[in-house]
Amino acid sequence: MTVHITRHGDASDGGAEAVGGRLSRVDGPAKITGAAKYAVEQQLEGLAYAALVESTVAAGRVRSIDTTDAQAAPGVLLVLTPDNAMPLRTASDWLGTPPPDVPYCPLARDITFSGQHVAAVIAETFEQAVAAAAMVKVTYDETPAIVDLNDPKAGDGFPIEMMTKEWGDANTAFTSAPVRICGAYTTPREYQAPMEPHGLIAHWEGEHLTVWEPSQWLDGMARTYCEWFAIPFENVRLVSPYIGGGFGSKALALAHSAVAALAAKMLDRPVKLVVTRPQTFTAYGGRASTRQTLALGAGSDGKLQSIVHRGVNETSMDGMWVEPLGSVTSIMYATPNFSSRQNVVRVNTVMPGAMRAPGENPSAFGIECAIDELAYEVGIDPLAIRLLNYAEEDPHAKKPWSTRQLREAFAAGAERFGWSKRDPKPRSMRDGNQLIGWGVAAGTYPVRRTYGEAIVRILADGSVEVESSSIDMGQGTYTILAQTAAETVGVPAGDVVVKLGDSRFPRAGVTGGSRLAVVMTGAVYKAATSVLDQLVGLAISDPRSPFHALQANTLVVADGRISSPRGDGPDVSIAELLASIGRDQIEAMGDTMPASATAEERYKTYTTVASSIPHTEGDYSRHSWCAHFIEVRVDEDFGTVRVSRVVSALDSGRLYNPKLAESQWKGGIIMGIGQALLEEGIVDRRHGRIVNNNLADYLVPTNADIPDIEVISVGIPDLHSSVLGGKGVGELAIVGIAPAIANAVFHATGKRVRDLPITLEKLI
Ligand code: MCN
Ligand code: MOS
Repeated sequence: MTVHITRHGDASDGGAEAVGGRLSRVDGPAKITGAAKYAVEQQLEGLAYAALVESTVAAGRVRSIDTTDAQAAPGVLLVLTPDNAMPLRTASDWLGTPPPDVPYCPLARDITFSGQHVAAVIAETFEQAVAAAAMVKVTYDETPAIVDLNDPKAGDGFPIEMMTKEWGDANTAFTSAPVRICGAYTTPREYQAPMEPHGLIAHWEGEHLTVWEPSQWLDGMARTYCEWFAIPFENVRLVSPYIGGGFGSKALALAHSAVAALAAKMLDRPVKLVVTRPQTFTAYGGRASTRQTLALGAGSDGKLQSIVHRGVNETSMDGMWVEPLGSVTSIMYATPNFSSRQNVVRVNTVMPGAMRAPGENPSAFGIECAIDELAYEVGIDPLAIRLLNYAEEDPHAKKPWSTRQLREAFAAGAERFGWSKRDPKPRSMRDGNQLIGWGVAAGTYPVRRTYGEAIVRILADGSVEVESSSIDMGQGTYTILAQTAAETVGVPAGDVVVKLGDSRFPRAGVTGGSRLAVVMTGAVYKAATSVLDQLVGLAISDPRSPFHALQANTLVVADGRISSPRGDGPDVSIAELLASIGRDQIEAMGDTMPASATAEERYKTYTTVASSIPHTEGDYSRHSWCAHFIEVRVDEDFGTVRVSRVVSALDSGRLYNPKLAESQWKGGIIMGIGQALLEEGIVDRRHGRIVNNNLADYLVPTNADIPDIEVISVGIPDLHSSVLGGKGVGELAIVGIAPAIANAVFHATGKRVRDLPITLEKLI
């Protein structure tokens, strides 16, 4: 039997609760009243507390660890060192590459960075653990460290061939171009600085491990734990109901996670370990520092003839982090000749990691400053030069864009900002001793896609439950999945309960690369459609149903009620229908993987990043786009820079919830302002330590740093990108903010700062 379903309308007639509506965050009340229980807030019987001891040198070897005093300190249960730690197995990386069959110890003897975990103390109370950790005496044989990318010992590193992107003959075309500009652009170490620090509670029951830990990837982290302890995947349960921000840093189980889990096993007690704020700078990596050179060759009209791009990023001594610096360079503008290559340099740091728009973010800083420099060189407007070199198709993949509303973004942003009133001359606009500058830059982020699963269940009382092991770290997953299920089934959003953040629920891949909304709305839509199919099917076919005699092949489900389309039959609530047919629930699984996928393929898909679908798969190149227009005020005497106005126009396709998307975009813009003006991990050149490892010295923007921000959506539904027409939102808006500010600062002052952050000493 085919059942035709009349769906509840969309935002145009469904109000805030439908997909596309401005529903407020459904998790909001729990968060602001304190009812939301974060992972490490669980109260467990017999909980013990762990504190880490970290290396004070950046390179060398641990000579000795004296634990005598620590062991005798009050409340101490265990002082863990490499000598007594239970050996673990090495786990595979996030691609699932089979690991070497060697033991793994999360406490190091060979030191490759300052802040590496060398020992840990577990005690009855947190205070006792911290006090005893300070009594552990470690001595080192220190060797010279390469402290960062600028260390003379660092060298040029080694090439990453897969990052090479080339067409035409870029060097020759650059040499013969009538106009040539060349610049070096650098970005420092930057940190995700989430409000909630990393931590976990590990609890063993026999061979079963439960971990409460903030996580952007429950299934991936569960895999790491099961591999470390050589237990079946099913024996590990990860729980992460709420997350106080991640920004890329909470996707992996890290060394401190292993410390807590193995201590819990050795003590047979639940163990809680939360890193201190200073440890958030070394327990995992922030954004790698980068250096790029850009050589642009153009005609005297400003039309690009060649781009030659070279990039370098730092990585750790024993890990490989590649920050794809050519990602925006290779697609933003049309050029007949192009060359981008990248090296990676090993330095004594914790392995850098993902931070909001890894790759695209520093990449845009290079190309979007360079194109601005070219505009001044040829004497045309910075917005006009971007339109002149507009890429009508993906210049690298040589495929049409799925959708690219960038021209519309430039137009809408410029109009709203008043760009046409700009005097092009640097230092031409002022307000008293404030030099005023207006800058523009574009940004982009690829549409990353994977697969996802979700269960949608209609309960006896007519309410709807959604379950998925995906997560919400503040982006709005709870809310948009409630909207998707509400609209698809036909119930008020208030009757939908979304349960996330438990690895017992249907699987989901990593929440990274701004893909979760697209992936999970797809899975929930699929599950909700099939549960609705079942509901209507039962209503029509079950002899006990009030609709049985109606001989209808379609029914309307809306606002939690079922009726016939002509309004001539019964009109009952979902709860009444379920009662009449004797069902206490119906449920369906939505799975976006091909039905033919094997169990092994599914495991790999959800526990590694190996099976992401390329954004250039098939006939199209899929990306989100944006254009930022920024006003800065630079104090002429002091060189202080303040951002006084931001207008951004963004194309993320169809928005599932404009209120939340706007909030995401504003968050990205605020983070970009911090990157442009404030954020820099400062490395002590003698010991290779991050000196400003706290939020008093590592500056992130506060409300006083942030002006009015206006965001304008210029997206149109993109059905090549997703079932519901949306593209990525979460990372897009940070891309292009720092160059827009650097360009505005140049316009204000005539001074080109190519090294982030733009601090006053660089302007005087
Ligand atoms: N959305 C929408 N319409 C779309 C797509 C998304 O309305 N077409 C809205 C939804 O509210 C959705 C949100 O935007 O929940 C983000 O969706 P998406 O772009 O798919 O990003 P993810 O859900 O995958 O979130 C991850 C992304 C990343 S990779 C980083 S880094 C980041 C970000 O989200 N970290 C964040 N935003 C963050 N926001 C908060 N508060 N905290 C973080 O740590
Ligand atoms: Mo986001 S940096 O991809 O978690």
